[in-house]
Amino acid sequence: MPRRAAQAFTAVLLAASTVTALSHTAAAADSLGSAAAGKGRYFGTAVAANHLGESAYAGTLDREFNQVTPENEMKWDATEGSRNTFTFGNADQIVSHAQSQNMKVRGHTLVWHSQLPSWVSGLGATDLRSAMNNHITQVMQHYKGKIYAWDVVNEAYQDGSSGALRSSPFADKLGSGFIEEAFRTARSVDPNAKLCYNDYNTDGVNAKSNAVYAMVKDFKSRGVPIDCVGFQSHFNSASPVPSDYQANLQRFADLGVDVQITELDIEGSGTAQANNYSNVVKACLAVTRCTGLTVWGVTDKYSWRSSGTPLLFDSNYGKKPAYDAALAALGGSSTGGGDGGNPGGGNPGGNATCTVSFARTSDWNDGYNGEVTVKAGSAPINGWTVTLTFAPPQKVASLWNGTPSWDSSGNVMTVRAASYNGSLAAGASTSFGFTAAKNGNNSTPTLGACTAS
Ligand code: G2I
Repeated sequence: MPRRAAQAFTAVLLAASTVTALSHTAAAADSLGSAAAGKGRYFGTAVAANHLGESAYAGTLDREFNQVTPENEMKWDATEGSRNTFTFGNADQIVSHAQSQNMKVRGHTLVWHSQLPSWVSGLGATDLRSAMNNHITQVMQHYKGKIYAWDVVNEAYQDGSSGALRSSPFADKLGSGFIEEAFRTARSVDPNAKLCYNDYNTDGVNAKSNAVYAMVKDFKSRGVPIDCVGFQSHFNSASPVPSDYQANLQRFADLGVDVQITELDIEGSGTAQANNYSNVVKACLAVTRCTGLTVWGVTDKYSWRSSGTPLLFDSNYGKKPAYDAALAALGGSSTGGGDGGNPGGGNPGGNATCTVSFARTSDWNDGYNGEVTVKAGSAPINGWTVTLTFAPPQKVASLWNGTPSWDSSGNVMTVRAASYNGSLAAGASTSFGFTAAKNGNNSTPTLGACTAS
């Protein structure tokens, strides 16, 4: 090779090996919050004040999450049980805990038909309007500057095909304008908080989500202040993750609002649950304006539907396969900490399999880049190994997103997962790449089988 070309090739190799060195030392995010932060998102949980004194609860919360939503403590019955007497003690406890841990707080919720004290439902229209505006004002004022987003109005629409508002003291006595009024009042109290509409059964495209969509579109066109839409995402076999979940999030985002997964829980266990969690996380990551996810509780032990074991940590705070899948989907990797009997999580059944494919992604005179994609089989996996055999005198100059080793001939390269891409949910894939020097031989390496653990 002419000398200048040889120098240029050496420079490429040096630059490429710097990349290798970096990728080997970079620590993978090992918590949901830090992995989500790496993707510009938060990963949060609903929190109950009365569990904060339990060390495993608080420890798991603080280790894994960087956003909280008070599960019940900011609701109307908790904050204004009798008219114009406000109690914030339990909610304050959550907010100060969150602040001490640098977690965002979502305010939940200002105007909702449920957990509404009976004195509110008994009011006439004029009184109800001023009570609603006073409630929004007092609660938002108390937390001004401490809440990144408020669920201003929660669950205002009916289930089913009507697309109508649900019957509630607000809708029945104030008419559909109560939603707009609530948002306008909220903006006037804390102009820095994001103002969200939040609902369930709106996760896919259906009559209910169409009604919310029409409302948001109307609000945007008329300048009614709305910044975000929360999709609760309570899933089980009767209400599975919709196939158009991502598309639905995207159509709302396209209206010019942020979207969030606000109360995620998915009943089930094992691989099926892990896959569902993985899919939900990936859907959020695929939508630029999906700014974060919140699961509806830290542990199955205290879930509002505990018997459905819908969360990421089991009753002993062990990491479930769903945890590993969610973390892997966020690009993180489990350290195994806190796992009850299954360190590292995933695939306790020993049925780990994977498949591989190879693509030659670019070519030049003296070298080429190859990309190997590893795909988990029908069970989640914790690690993978792939072998490639090169035709001499080809040599691999650098490799990224994997850990290579060579046999004594120097022609057979075995690549194990890097520290951060070994855990894959069932059916999920990752890839590693390399640069090879042709050294006069242009053939493509032979790809061996994939072994999973
Ligand atoms: O129902 C699930 C969620 C649906 N979207 C709005 C959320 O705010 C809602 O959360 C749940 C809480 O997880 C439950 O913890 O809302 C329920 C009430 O609608 C909460 O349940 C209530 C019980 O019904 C009360 O008996 C209990 O006193 O929790 C209260 C506090 O533990």
